[in-house]
Amino acid sequence: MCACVCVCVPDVDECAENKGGCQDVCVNKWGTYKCRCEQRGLRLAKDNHSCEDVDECKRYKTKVCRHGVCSNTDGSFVCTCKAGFSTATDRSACIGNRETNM
Ligand SMILES: [Ca+2]
Repeated sequence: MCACVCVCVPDVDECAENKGGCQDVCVNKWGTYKCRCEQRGLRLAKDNHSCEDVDECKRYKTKVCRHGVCSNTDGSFVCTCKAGFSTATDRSACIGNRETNM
């Protein structure tokens, strides 16, 4: 709300209608708007409106699923570990079951 007498161009809230075409979150800005993808594992696609999956296996390469095989999934990723190993809680590596105290 504008309490002053201003010579301003009124802002259009593009988000008011259909979230501005954004798949997830629309953020209204002065004279423009931006889409955001707040769901974990998703990022804003090149069209600046839709959300696409992050390929964590490619993005984090050696930082995830060490000693195992990383498989990208929609919105997340999974590690496949050898027998006797299980995925660490943060999925950074496959760890021997002895180390998990189980
Ligand atoms: Ca993913």
